[in-house]
Amino acid sequence: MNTLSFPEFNQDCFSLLCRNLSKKVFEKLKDKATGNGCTLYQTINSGVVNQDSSVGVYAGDAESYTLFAELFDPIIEDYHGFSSKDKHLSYLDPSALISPNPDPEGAYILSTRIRVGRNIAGMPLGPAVTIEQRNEIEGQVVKALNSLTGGLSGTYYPLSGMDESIRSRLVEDHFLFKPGDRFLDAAGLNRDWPNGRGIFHNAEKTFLVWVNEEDQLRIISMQPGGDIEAVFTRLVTAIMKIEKSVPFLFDERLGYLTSCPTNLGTAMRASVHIRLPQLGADMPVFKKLTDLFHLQIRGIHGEHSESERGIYDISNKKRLGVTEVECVQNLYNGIIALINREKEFAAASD
Ligand code: ADP
Ligand code: CIR
Repeated sequence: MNTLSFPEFNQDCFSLLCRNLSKKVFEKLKDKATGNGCTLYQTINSGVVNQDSSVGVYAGDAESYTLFAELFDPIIEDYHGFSSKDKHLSYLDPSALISPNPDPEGAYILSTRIRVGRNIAGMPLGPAVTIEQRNEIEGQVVKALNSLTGGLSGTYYPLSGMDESIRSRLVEDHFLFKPGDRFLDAAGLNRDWPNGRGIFHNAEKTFLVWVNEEDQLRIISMQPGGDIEAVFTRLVTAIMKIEKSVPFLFDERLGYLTSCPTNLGTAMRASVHIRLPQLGADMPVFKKLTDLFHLQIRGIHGEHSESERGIYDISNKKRLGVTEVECVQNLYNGIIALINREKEFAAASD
């Protein structure tokens, strides 16, 4: 891409980047750079190269969100419904959640997973870290993780040198990130791969931390079944403990800062893998219900993947301008509605 000319977008490009980058804003921002050298070119490259992006931008550092605010703010408002005058509030208290297992018999929910993204205060975000900074982050995070005790204690497995059969099995079993994501590639997030990347997990693989993927930390709690409260409680305990030794990048207005603007605020995605074959066969009804509860439908191998055997990944779409408790509570309320509708469909087809 020519750094000085306005990017060309295909007719069928509907990304938030293409909808929100006007020629006027482009001209105003195109020669600016943050203290870490992040430019507009770097910020928008993923969406220019990948015209099927849904969003298309990644921030290289905290300053990018203010220096390029004329691009980021409308994108953030579009995705989260969060205006430039709003202020994010965090509320990480599992006791505030009302979520008895919505599927105690295990007829629908296969597993529950809640993750948050975190980055380190004072460091650039992934698209702009140097190899030395990435290694330093890995060292700092692993030191903090190795000091965890009880159910959170575990082992760090660096990606460099990991046995290929173990790596692919971890991906297949939904525990580890995939390599070579083209959206992250174009954002500069895969530089020096696999250096500095890895996964920490406890023996049961119910508590996991991805290091230096899209964000510097992805803190994950997951387990089979629908006990959302147990998953949230374990996650919050882990976040609080890690935060004692790793200072997280936090902004008064935008909450926890992440490289992708869809993850700002809570940086939380709470999801279930759920079997909904009848609803899956009637997408308009399925979509209407998920939209009502601000939920997103993904395939069972994560973003940009397909559903298999009527199983879907259902999660909160909005992460900024809602508290963590609200994210999880909305998911819970949505799941109840989805299960009820699935039961109605099944009864009608009997
Ligand atoms: P992220 O959740 O970190 O934004 P992805 O959508 O790529 O990223 O998902 C990462 C992995 O987590 C994928 O393998 C996906 O199948 C898995 N996953 C997500 N939700 C669940 C769940 N509820 N149960 C089991 N695995 C899940
Ligand atoms: C896109 O625009 O489609 C990709 N950059 C992904 C956007 C949201 N997902 C994410 O951050 N994992």
